[in-house]
Amino acid sequence: MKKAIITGITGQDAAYLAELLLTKNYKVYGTYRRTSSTNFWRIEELGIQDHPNLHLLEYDLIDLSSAYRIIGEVEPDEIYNLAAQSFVGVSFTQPIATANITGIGVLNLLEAIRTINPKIKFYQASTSEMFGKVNAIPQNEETPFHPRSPYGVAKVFAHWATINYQESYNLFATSGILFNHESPLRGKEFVTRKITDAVAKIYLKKQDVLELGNLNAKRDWGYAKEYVEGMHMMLQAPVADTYVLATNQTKTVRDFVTLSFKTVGIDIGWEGSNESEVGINLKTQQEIVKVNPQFYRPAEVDLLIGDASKAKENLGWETKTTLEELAEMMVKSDIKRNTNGGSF
Ligand code: NDP
Ligand code: GDR
Repeated sequence: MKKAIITGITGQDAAYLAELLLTKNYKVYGTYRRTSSTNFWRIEELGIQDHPNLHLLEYDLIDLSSAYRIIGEVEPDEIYNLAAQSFVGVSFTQPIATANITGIGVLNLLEAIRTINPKIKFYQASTSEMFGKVNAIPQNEETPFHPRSPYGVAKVFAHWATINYQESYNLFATSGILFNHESPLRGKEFVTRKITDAVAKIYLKKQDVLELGNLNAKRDWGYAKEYVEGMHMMLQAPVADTYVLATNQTKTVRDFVTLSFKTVGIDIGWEGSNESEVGINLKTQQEIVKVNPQFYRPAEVDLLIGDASKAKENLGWETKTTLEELAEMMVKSDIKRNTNGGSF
């Protein structure tokens, strides 16, 4: 029976990956950091919290001693590092914490693997945010990085540390450069889930207006459950390598708002521009979307669109779910949660 450590089990991707590895008969060790209130709602929603092969371990990325402890105790075959301070917006207000967690935290793990057992396979959650201010469309494994946030900068450090440990010490250390991936388990601070939760509330007449920042940013959004399959495939490949996972489609935040309202039969029209832009319910003529500059970022990533042809060719990975299907799945799940009285 293979053993895998997945860091960040309270997060979106780790929950789906744990579910996947359990179906593949792994013993899964999911790590969480100590907080004053526990937040296992994602694994509970997937119904795996009491699975006999799922074990939960306390671990903080910035604590090197706990990296040694968990690796020594578990003796894993594979480690998937999915924990991070992952919210770009917060990285501007907490740049040093972000660098320590999202950057140095990865080095802690690599050092512990190198010294305890260099045969452990390692997956690092790299990101399209590393491309930042892009000068190539679409972006692939060869596209140069120009990060636009402290989060992106920390992820570039972690990405190169992973490659460096592979080249220097021959670790099986891989990086997946994943473009945005969403799901009903996405955190509400991220724009897609903020939108689908608001659409559900506006539909149910529990909210009047949705306030957003930059509506013009373009993202390549896929379905998270498919992306965690790619992570597993990367660690089963014959050699450690870097892979982009993406849909090769790009849409604006405005497009995603329009799509999401459409799933509940609300047609939206757009008026004004930039900070004064509003979205109008064409049937009632009510303003249901407004721009609030509070949600703008000091530096923005304007356009992301990924080319995942290397992953398709070498791993047989590709996306299946369309953005329309994803928006519908997320809105439906938020309607259900908001109807049942609570929404995480
Ligand atoms: P989430 O924000 O949902 O989850 C992040 C996880 O990291 C949470 O479990 C969080 O714990 C944990 N964490 C934060 N700080 C620490 C710390 N100091 N020590 C230990 N754990 C910590 O992220 P996703 O699941 O969306 O993303 C998974 C990974 O993939 C992240 O590294 C992210 O940066 C990266 N990524 C994500 C993409 C996406 O579109 N989703 C795209 C590309 C990369 P807590 O619940 O306590 O906060
Ligand atoms: P991103 O995701 O920064 O791409 O990082 P997010 O959903 O936060 O933002 C996407 C785009 O939407 C614009 N935007 C808003 N964003 C938020 N959160 N809230 C708003 O109100 C809002 N209005 C407009 C943003 O400016 C941005 O352009 C995500 C995270 O999962 C990272 O961890 C991951 O590495 C990348 O995706 C790939």
